[in-house]
Amino acid sequence: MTRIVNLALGQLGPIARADSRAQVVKRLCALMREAHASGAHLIVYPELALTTFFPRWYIEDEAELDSFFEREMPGPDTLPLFELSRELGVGFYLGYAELAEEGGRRQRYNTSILVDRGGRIVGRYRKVHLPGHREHEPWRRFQHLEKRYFTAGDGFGVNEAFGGKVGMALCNDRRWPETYRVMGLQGVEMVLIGYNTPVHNAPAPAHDDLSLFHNQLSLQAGAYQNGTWVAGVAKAGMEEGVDSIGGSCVVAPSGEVVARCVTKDDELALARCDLDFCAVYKRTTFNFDLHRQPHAYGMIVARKGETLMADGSAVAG
Ligand code: CDT
Repeated sequence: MTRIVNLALGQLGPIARADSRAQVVKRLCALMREAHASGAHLIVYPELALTTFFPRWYIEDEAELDSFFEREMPGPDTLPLFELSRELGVGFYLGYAELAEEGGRRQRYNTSILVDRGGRIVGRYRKVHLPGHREHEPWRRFQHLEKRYFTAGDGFGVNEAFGGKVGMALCNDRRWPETYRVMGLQGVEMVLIGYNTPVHNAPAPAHDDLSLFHNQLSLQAGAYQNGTWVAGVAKAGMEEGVDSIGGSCVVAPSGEVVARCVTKDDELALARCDLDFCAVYKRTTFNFDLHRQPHAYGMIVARKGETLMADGSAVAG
């Protein structure tokens, strides 16, 4: 059995605050149609892909804040994307702001879903690494209030989908080796990541010139060190006065970039991903069973089905 995933990156250009969901979903559908015409099985969209990146504003009015969140998925505005997915046989990965009711309490998450080629949701992920700050910081050119607006998720899942093991992550997660390793320990073969990354980093402006480099560095390291495909997809360009990086790309398990977007607008890039290409890395240089030395790490990451012990070791069960 060949395990080829024809992967499309569905990079988005800016979304204005005034843009309706219907307008955005139309753009997502146009990219999906283009992906289908190119033979894609799966299209990856950015983080918070249905609205402008609202954590850049300090929003005190709860109703105004709620207007950026989805209460159901699919909802009336997003249903056309699911219908098109089913019609074309193209799966998708989509980031959005989720408003959930849990035990009578409202929770807000920075969420993504994985949808199979039949238009069915087969995985949901809630962002673990929430960057930025909690309180209004007027000294910044713009805010980054993810810590205020979202509750952190509590785990990284790997889903059996598209003929392999598919992992989900969002934006800041990609900078943390733990993200990839937790999924690598579950045998992940393709990690999907959407992002919104402003060029300007207020606490460390000297890093602004390195924003694109750090993006690619993180994606390439995560792929190589875990023998997995990695797809990173941006919402790019000048959005409500804030410039965000593009640089969407697909990285092979070798760590090589095999496809990339070249604009900061709505753009498709394609890669033919052979999931079996992961095995040679997982069997040799990154054979975890053979070469990892958890006893020496001080704190280790347990595999699924293992329990972490007080001494840092992991045991079955
Ligand atoms: N959306 C997101 O996670 N963006 C962050 C910006 C970090 S600066 C607060 C990122 O890591 O790209």
